[in-house]
Amino acid sequence: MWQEILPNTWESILSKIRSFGYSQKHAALVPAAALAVGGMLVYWLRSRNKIKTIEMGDGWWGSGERPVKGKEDESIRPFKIETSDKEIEDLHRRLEQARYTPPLEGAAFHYGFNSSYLQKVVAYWRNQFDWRKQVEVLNKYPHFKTTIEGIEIHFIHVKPSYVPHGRAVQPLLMVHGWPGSFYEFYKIIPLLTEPASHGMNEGDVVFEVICPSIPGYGFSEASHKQGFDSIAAARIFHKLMNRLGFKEYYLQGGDWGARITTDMAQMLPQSVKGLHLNLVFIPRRGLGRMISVMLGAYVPWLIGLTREDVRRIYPYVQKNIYDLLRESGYLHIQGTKPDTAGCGVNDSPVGLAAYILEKFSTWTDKSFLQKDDGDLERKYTLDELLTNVMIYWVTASIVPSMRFYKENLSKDPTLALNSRFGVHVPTGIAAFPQELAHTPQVWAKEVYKNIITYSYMPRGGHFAAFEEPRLLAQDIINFVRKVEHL
Ligand SMILES: *[C@@H]1O[C@H](CO)[C@@H](O)[C@H](O)[C@H]1NC(C)=O
Ligand SMILES: CC(=O)N[C@H]1CO[C@H](CO)[C@@H](O)[C@@H]1O
Repeated sequence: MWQEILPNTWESILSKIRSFGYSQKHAALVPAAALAVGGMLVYWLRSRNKIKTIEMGDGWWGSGERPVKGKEDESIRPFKIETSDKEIEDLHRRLEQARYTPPLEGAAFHYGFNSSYLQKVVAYWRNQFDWRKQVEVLNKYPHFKTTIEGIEIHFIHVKPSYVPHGRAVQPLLMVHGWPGSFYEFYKIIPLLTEPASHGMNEGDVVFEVICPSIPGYGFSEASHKQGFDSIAAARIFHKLMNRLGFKEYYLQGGDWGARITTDMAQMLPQSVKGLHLNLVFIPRRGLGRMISVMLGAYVPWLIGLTREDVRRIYPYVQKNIYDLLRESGYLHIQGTKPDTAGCGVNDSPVGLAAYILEKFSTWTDKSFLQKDDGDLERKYTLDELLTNVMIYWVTASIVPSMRFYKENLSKDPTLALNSRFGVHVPTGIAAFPQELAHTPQVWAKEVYKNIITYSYMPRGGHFAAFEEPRLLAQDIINFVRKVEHL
């Protein structure tokens, strides 16, 4: 039957075409047209699979008009942190003049920084903390500055003092976040530049480490123009790496550093050998997500959650919604009117210390909120904590550092990553248990398409490099080793 109908149908189509005035010769074009349509379909499917990248663009963030003539000064200038009697006297005077509001009875850190404990910190700062000595500590690694897009970019660049024969040195860019600084990496640097002599496993991977200050943070000049966001920072850091002569490099980041390095991987994937993160934040939105979170509580395997994921994300509302709300008030202020709150913290070192160090308490461990002194000194020394505060104080960079939130949250208030593009470079994720929110690997895969290592870290929180340098260094080494042997 088919054999009869088909030729008949074909015949009748041809006759219809003919009746429209076409000849049989023209009708032979039909298969050709079909071929063309098919070809277009294949092209469309292939272009859908093509890796989309963030456009690199260009920018200029200096003050006033962009100079029309003349190339930018591309020199790389050695830099040393300096201090003066005047700076220290001014600090001491302000510390002595501080006034405090007594904490509510039994409040610990629930209302924010306990001001009785703050007085102890300030007494240490005024009488024992030695900024001159800390400046020497900071200067033990080589610092540099170079001008990119009209602003001065500060970075440290540490090379291994000795490279065993035949070993390739991997360039690694490490990017900090808020309220941290390049100083967060001081303990991890030697573990990466000289892993074998520090007893790291698989110490055959050797790094040279570049830690820039995000523009507006510490010793990098702040943008003078509105709109300096993570994309601009990503582009500037690519330019920095290229200026240093690197064509391909590894990236590592947490906090804003995770966002900036992710943007870098989406911008120039061909330059990024691998991306290692200790923060992945992919907000869950929409009904589908809600259902999957609900299902996960009962049948986690159905949505790809491991037992450890379940332990870390449930009870969901408490751990993922309430904790985040309580810990993100600062984000709302900085994402809307940073300059107003910034007036106070930029003028008072005591206010600045409370504002910054409260985060080093709760983001290191949420339960530290219950402690009278926020358990600040359990994981860090006061010298370490105050050195980080001083980097903000002496550079007056707290306001520009806060503005970075506004510049990045205006278009997308959820802190979401650029999920439209996906990340296709090899990616390693270190999931620390006390991180603000846990992101299971199945969720991370929505953005990071090529996860090579995903590790449930045994302990540690948001400031991983500062708090658990050995654990983080080992995870970076394991990841890079895998990528190199792919
Ligand atoms: C604040 O911290 C001090 C310890 O530095 C402690 O003695 C005091 O009880 C704490 N106050 C509150 C309200 O938690
Ligand atoms: C204004 C704004 O929201 N800017 C950007 C912040 O960062 C993300 C990606 O990291 C960009 O997509 C936004 O455009």
